[in-house]
Amino acid sequence: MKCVVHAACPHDCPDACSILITVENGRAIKVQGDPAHPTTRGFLCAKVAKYLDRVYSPQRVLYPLRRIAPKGPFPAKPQPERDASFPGSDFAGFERITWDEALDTITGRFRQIIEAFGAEAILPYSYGGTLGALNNASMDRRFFHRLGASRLDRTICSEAGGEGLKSVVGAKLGTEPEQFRHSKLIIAWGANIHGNNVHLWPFIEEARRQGARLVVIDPYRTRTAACADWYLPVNPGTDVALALGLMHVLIGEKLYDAYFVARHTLGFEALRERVREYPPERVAAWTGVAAADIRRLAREYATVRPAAIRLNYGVQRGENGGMAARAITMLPCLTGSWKEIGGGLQLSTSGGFPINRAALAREDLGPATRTINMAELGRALHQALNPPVKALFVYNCNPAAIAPNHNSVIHGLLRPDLFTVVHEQFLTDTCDYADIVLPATTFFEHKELQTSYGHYHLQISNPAIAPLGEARSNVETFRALALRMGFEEKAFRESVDEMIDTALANPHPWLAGITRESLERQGSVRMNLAATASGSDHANAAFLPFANGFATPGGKAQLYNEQLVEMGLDPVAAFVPPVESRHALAGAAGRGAPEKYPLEFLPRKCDNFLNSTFANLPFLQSLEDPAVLEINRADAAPRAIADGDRVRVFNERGELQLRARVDGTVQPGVVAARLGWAKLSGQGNVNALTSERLTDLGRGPTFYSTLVEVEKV
Ligand SMILES: Nc1nc2c(c(=O)[nH]1)N[C@H]1C(S)=C(S)[C@@H](COP(=O)(O)OP(=O)(O)OC[C@H]3O[C@@H](n4cnc5c(=O)[nH]c(N)nc54)[C@H](O)[C@@H]3O)O[C@H]1N2
Ligand SMILES: Nc1nc2c(c(=O)[nH]1)N[C@H]1C(S)=C(S)[C@@H](COP(=O)(O)OP(=O)(O)OC[C@H]3O[C@@H](n4cnc5c(=O)[nH]c(N)nc54)[C@H](O)[C@@H]3O)O[C@H]1N2
Ligand code: SF4
Ligand SMILES: [Mo]
Repeated sequence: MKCVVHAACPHDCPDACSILITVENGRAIKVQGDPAHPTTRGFLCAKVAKYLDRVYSPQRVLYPLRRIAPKGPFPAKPQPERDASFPGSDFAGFERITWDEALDTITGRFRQIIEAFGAEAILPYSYGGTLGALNNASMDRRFFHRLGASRLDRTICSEAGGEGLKSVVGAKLGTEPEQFRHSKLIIAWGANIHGNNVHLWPFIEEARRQGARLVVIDPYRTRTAACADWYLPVNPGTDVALALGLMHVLIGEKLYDAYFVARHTLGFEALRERVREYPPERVAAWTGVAAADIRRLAREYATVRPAAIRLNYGVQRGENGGMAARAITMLPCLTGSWKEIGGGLQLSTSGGFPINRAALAREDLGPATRTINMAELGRALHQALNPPVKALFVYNCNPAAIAPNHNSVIHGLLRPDLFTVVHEQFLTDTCDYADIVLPATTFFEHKELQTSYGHYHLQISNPAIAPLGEARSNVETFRALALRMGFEEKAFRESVDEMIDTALANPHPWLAGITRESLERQGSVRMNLAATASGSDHANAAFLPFANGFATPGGKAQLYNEQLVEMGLDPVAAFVPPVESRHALAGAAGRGAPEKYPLEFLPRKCDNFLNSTFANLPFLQSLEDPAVLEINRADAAPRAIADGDRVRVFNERGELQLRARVDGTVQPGVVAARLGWAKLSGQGNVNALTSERLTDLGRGPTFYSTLVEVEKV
């Protein structure tokens, strides 16, 4: 018995690949990209191409587990001691329990905590393990809302940039990847396309075969930068200045589209005034990009048409990240390139899926409660909050690896009075601090509705195999918990198909004609973006994100935005150097020199892991070397550091020990290391160095505004 099942990759990646899984006698035997999909076109990244190794990994958590050792990392049992009949049994520090025992333990503790402290003492903590509409945010939200638990502000990834983008154009919409093939100039701005968004690359290649040029703006020489026609290394955290410098040239040399600006933007006069303060020479001193290059890039951007910007979230992981995304988003508003196929800008397409998320999450099931910012987890676990956080329920997330200020987070997770549950596929860093671990299905094992933040195709992901062991999906786990708590609302009995119907039953024109049945038939359907574009005066309007005007109240791009004033920010855009940035910058802002920690640290993602996911799999470990600190010769030499030396990277928050690589991937003053599972590298976690300081907009984390010093061990 052999069959092929259509699925969609739910990992936190803009591509949301369309996937075909071949199943024989109940076992998945092959995974491949679906060649029929218009964006992802039949190939997979290295991580998911070998996904069978992940699904059937001997490391999978397949049964509920209870802690029997003190909290903290526990040395894993050596291979020969593994009990093959119980794949979970090699997980020292835990014992296997039944689902009934696990559910009783959890609901029993929750009831005690609610009685003593109130339900707000319970904090759900989740992010991007799966972006499937149901398993990311449906039954879990219903459960915690009904419980009256604290809310979580999910800021860890994209809030700063999202807010910056929306402050100009009003919605998280952008150029469709398929349209990049029509571009003549492509700017990858803080966008590691080869590593993080690989399905855009073939469209860029297609454009280049027809003469397009690729410019990369990134402080790190990524694989994408290595392939570029023009690579511009930029100092971290200075993109606001660079964008304002480019606009200085565009406006000063009258290279902007005056008709588009007059008709489709607000606040141009204020912007014209503001950019006077950003002549290329001044901007060069901040950014490290030569004044001549700033002029040349502005001229090319305005005259080589159509020009598209692939902005990604790299620029907004610093203190002024919201303003950076805002300033960059203004560029196509000045040139009018939003109106051209192959023009515009993409940061995210997530706003293209108007599914009924409110009906999935059902806030109305419980009281309004306090909100805790996930980027301040360390603080939340230590602060004298009323009530204190007494229980943490982690799913879709590995905070012990990915949250900023790691040492503070770990200190909190070690609290003996904190009851921690983790729903997981693997024994992650966070599981080292769990009282109870619950086994989670992978996307091979559950049904899902899949949106995307990098294209406009909605998909159904079908289960290919039965859940392994006793694994349960997030939906079924929270359903079981709700029933065990005695919650009687119908919302907890809705089937997965009913929830998909609920999500699609939104009277929005982009969803017109899209039903569960049509998705099941076709697997993947492009959002009906033409529906609102029909009245537009542009040909091909269905392929332009803002064909009917911008998604702002007046339909115009807001080069001036009054709401920013209320937040204490500049209503146009202004470059405020990060507090944690090099002394050249700090000096310019008069903030004093950070002499003790003079190097800017980029704690980056791995090309072959996905945040911390995949970091435990041998076939991907063989492609990555996370225990490396990349450093420029100019910084290595005065510290007597040679290629291959062991180095200590440190600041007042923590330290890690890595092997130096002196190979030119970073410019002077910048060092870089990579995210993974802390317990595997044995040398610490890059987030031991990052802070809980928040971004200017969106209250996001500031991973890429981190100062460190490095010394030879
Ligand atoms: N292989 C792989 N793919 C992934 C992920 C992964 O971990 N691995 N993660 C996924 C997730 S969660 C996300 S959010 C997306 C996002 O993906 P991206 O937004 O692309 O995220 P980053 O890798 O953080 O940043 C992109 C680039 O920005 C650069 N950068 C850092 N600081 C600055 C700066 O100040 N200015 C400029 N111009 N550039 C800067 C970094 O060096 C990096 O090369 O990717 C997803 N895809
Ligand atoms: N230093 C540094 N820190 C960063 C970043 C960085 O670039 N540098 N990037 C930040 C960004 S952009 C993001 S988005 C966050 C990501 O932070 P997280 O969302 O925590 O991402 P992962 O580390 O990939 O962990 C996701 C976990 O979910 C599990 N999982 C997968 N599917 C399911 C499921 O169906 N159910 C359950 N219960 N679990 C599942 C996976 O096994 C995995 O362990 O990290 C942030 N942290
Ligand atoms: S991680 Fe991204 S590129 Fe890889 S299969 Fe999933 S969606 Fe596609
Ligand atoms: Mo992310």
